[in-house]
Order: sequence, then C-alpha cells, then structure tokens
Amino acid sequence: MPAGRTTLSEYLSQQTAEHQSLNPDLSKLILEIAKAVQEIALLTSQGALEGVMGSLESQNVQGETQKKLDVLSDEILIQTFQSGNLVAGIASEENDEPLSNPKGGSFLCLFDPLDGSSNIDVNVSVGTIFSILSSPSNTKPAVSDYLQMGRQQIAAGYAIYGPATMLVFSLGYGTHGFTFDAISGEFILTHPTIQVPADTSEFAINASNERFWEPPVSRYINECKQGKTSVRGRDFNMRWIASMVADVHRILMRGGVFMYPKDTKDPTKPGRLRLMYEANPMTFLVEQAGGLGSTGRQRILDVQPESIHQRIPVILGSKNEVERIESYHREYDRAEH
Ligand code: AFP
Repeated sequence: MPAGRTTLSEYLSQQTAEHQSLNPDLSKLILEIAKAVQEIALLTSQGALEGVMGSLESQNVQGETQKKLDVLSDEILIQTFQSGNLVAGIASEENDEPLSNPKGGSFLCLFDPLDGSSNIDVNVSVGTIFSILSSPSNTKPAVSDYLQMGRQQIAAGYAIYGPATMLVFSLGYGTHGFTFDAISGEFILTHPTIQVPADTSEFAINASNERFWEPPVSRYINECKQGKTSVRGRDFNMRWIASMVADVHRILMRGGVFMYPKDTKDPTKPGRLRLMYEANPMTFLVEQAGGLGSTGRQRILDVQPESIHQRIPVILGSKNEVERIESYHREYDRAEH
C-alpha cells in the first residue's frame, strides 16, 4: 500500500479509538456494507454483459417497475445484513414490509439499494443509499422502531457507481469519501472532511415540473434563471442527472442546491423522494458537511416519520441557498394567511 493512503478499515479503527462513544460494531457494519457495495459495483460495471439490464414485470411498493439490478442489489444487501448479527431489522425501498434478522442485532438499516435505476440502461451513474439507526429491540423490531427522526441517525452514507466507485459516509463526525481501488481491493480515503460551500451558483431541479411548483420555488428558480439581471446579481448554472446520489455527490464536491420540492403534479404525494432512505441519510451527510436539508418549511432531520415509505419535499445543499429558499416559503405562507 503506497505511503499516506488510509484504507477504510484503518480509518474506522482510528475513529473508534478517537471517539469513545462510537460502537465498535458500527465499524464492522460499515465494512459489511462496503463488501456489499463491491458486489453491486461489479454487477453494475458489467452492464448488458451480465444480462442484468432492463425491467422486470414486477413493481415495488412505490408502484414503480423494478429493474433487474434493483432486485439483485436488494438481495445482496439483505443477504449481507441477515448473514451477520449486527442488524436487527432492515427496511428497503424494494420491500413493502421491513425484514427482521433472526440473528438479531443492535442496529436498524434502511436503504435504497439502487437509486437512480431509471439511468441504468443508459449507463449513467447510480448509487446505493443507507441510513443506520439504533434498534430499540435486539430482535423482531416493530415498524414503529424504524420511525425515528433523521436527527437520530447514528450513521448514513451512499455508494456511487460512477467512473469511480466511491463510498461516502458519516458516523456523526464529519462526512468522508473513499474511492475503491480495484488493484488493492480496498476503499481508500480520498475526500476527508468534505465541506459544502455555503454559497453556490448551481441548482439542480427537474424543470419539466415547473408548472406544478409552489410560488416560492418558482420565485427562487426564476431569479437563478434571470441571473445577473435579478436580485441575485450573478448567473447560475443548472444540472439534473435524475439520480439523487449523483446530484448530491456533485453538491458535496463543489456546492449547489438540489431540489425535489412539493408540487401539485400528484396532490396525494407531498414529494417524490422518500424520507427514511433518501432524504434523511442524504441530509445527514450534507449537514455533517456544513450544508442544510429542508422541506422548505421544516428541517428534514426534524420531521417525525409516520410511515417507512413516506415521501417528502427535499431542498438540500449550500446553507445560504437553502436558508434563502426557506425564507421565500415563510414570506409566501405569511402572505397566504
Ligand atoms: P429512479 O430510482 O426511479 O430512477 O428515481 C430516482 C429518483 O428517486 C432520484 O434518484 C432522482 O433524483 C429522482 O428520482 C428523479 O426524478 P425524475 O425522474 O422525476 O427527475
């Protein structure tokens, strides 16, 4: 191993030694997740060669057509968690009900096994998102045990299967990025203590939904589009990869604001993204890196979950931009009442 390169296991040992409050089993769990990520990375990197592209006849709990890789990734993670005695229960985007681990454990893990899967068949970066909670019961956790606020997460992270496979996570002491080295088979610390710039000139939103947005969102986006000629006094750029992991990774690397706001497209849905295994873990990571996550009206990590698959509006990234968008929502709500 070339000098000066810290492996994931070395980093975890250092963190456990440095922070007495860290449960050593948490490091073991992160290492198990890293192994599952390597398996998923291999599958995604093989693409059409493995016959894993395309969709299945089945649908997930969201009523979305499942991709073969969605299900295979889900199976890899379930097998990983249930072969050990660290995780008492798991909840996945791909499964209606949470699954208990007969071996028991002190953690709960909630995950989106392959986020951005509509990008798989066109070879665009996808990812795995995970959230780790303490389990109130060592075995057979109840659904209510999972419904903990995002602020109660003890760890969260994602893998991004891009040009490089990276693992980005936080144990509550900053957000750190590791790059997989296929030669050594190790995850190497390449992005220690990631910081999201407080200001940005880049926003990410699916602009095709514009006619469904609430006025404060339209106000913010229009000011960005008007650039120098608006109150913002500078031009903005737009990105939309339609893979949350890839969009949020970019924001962690260079700042920006990611928005999937509440809209009227489907009044039964308060947003597209899921609170427990997309918004909460991604907000945990961004806030550990100095950014903010909000629904526009409430900080995401303070939302009391009501169901495992509930959806939520997401405004996430550079602190000053998120605060500005929140202020636009307050002004709008005051004027409306
Ligand atoms: P898929 O997993 O169905 O591709 O959805 C990805 C996602 O949940 C999130 O990763 C993206 O940010 C968002 O949906 C993209 O939504 P649109 O397709 O409406 O832009």
